[in-house]
Amino acid sequence: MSTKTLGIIVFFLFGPWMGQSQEPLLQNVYNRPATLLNGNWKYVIDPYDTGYRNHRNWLPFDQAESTKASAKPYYTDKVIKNRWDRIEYNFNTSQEINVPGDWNSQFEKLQYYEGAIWYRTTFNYQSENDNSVFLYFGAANYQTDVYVNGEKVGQHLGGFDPFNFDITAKLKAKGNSLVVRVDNQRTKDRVPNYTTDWWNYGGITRDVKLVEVPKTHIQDYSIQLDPEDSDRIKGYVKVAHGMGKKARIHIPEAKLNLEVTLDESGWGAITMSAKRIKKWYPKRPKLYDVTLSCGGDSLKDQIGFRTISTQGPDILLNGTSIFLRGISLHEENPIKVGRASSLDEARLLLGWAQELNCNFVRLAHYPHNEHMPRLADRLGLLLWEEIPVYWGIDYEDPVAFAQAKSQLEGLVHRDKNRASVIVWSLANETPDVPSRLEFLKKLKTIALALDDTRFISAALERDEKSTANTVKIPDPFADEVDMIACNEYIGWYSGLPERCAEVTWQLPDDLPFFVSEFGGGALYNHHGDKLTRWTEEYQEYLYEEQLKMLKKIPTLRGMTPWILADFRSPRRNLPLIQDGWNRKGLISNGGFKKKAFHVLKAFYDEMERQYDYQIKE
Ligand code: GCB
Repeated sequence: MSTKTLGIIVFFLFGPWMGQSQEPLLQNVYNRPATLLNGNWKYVIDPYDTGYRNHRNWLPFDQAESTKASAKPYYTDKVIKNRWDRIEYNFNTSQEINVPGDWNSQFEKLQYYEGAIWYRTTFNYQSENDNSVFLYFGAANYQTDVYVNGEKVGQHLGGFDPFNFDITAKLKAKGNSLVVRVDNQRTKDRVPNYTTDWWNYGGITRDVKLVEVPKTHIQDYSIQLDPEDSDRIKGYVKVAHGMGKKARIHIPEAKLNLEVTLDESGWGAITMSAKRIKKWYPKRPKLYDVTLSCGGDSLKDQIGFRTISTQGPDILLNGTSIFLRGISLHEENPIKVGRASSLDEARLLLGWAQELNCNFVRLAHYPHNEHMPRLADRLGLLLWEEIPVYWGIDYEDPVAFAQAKSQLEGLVHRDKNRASVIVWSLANETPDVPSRLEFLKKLKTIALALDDTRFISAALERDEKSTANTVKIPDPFADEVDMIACNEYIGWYSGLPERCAEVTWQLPDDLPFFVSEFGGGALYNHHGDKLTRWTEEYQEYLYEEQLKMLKKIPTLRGMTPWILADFRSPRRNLPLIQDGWNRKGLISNGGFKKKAFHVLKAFYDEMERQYDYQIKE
């Protein structure tokens, strides 16, 4: 079945739940010329939703026609003109907040704030005749309501995925008011929901841009090596208002030039020879400039070409067996303390991973900002990307499913042309409760319909009940994945490090096995003997014992220990040791390396030698 046919089937199966009001997401906004709206915006803290809901019936003002003209909803951005006016907010005289940036790390009074905050900026904008102007958000956590010049343009649910709205009809040349309400309350139907082991940073955490495109513009495309035939590039291009038009795909360095006639929906298949293409490898992350054009629209990308597949327990990159020398990381800057959103912060985090001699990084537990996959493409780091289907989300609730689905779609849409990304992870440590398997299987179908060239996986749990020393992964979703991954924590949540020597793993012998998490907490510069918890010595010993155990597993093809750096977590309250931080980092919140960092690096140096490969052109 073609990708397109599968896509149509998925739409009809799951379409009714799509229910979010933003426009189709533009592809490769990263490289489009844009007007950045980042900077200092005005903000109002609104813990009681005073500017959003009618206090008598609790209905949002933007769902009740009669209240639209009043000054009460903050999105009307009213100003006090007469001395007798009664307007109980004023963006003009409010304080400023930086966009992008989480709110918790910007002001002490907001350090633990969860709830709603209103943002407002003003701008002038003159677009070319007949062009469309999209308002694009890299991400905002979690519910985002967007208003331009007092009118609602849409809502987005999901804290880490991009979204955009066509605001052409609402724009004025001068003095536009853009009001954004962001609400990061944790609720039962959200993904994630009540509990996470990371701080729930709120706010507009990534770039906000105005992107102007001709009416006929490149909306989406996928360009990759055909997994079935690595001498061929395959994919598609989709052009808005492109019916019957011609689109061109040009890769100058490989002298490839293709013209595609688009069908009635503006869609056209891409096939090109890849014989002259040099493949992308971690050791040689070759990227090609690719230009797509149609009518007056032209868009550049930098794309690497590689295949990824499995053969029995082996992971084959361009047909050669590799070992994934990885590390997990959160999108948090442990030195500045707050969400990491800039390219420099991506360099800091991925630079540390390179110092560890990693060739693989797990971007846990949600889609990270786009600098990460873009930079990973350039650095030659392979990636595991994930959606926040985490712990106890509500698998029975279609509303929760719709949010998991839209976050998955946003992630795959954004990163499907990145050579670095090889795994779509659909869940982390989700208990095997009723409805959960069906929930995950539906996500898998959706992921494959959008992109069937990468692995599907999930961080599963091992058998907790086993009193014997045999460890298994009894999860039924293990039958659905390309690579069996598991968070195991032997020596930390299960026994002491010695336990690693006692257990034997019982795993399928025809699939790669991957340890998505192990680790233990240590406070930097806190010393003691190797059985004293929270010392660097305990963590070091745990890594030594873990690595000895893991080396013995014949199907082990990689790991991403938990975690690169200490990170803020509201669940970690042990005074003088944790103080609100998860201490499993190999690097402290000040940026200092703990002893275990060097143990893992030495192991990775050894694995690099063992799995060294020749580059085939
Ligand atoms: C896990 C979770 C991760 C936690 C970690 C821990 O299994 O996947 O989000 O932070 O354990 O430190 O307990």
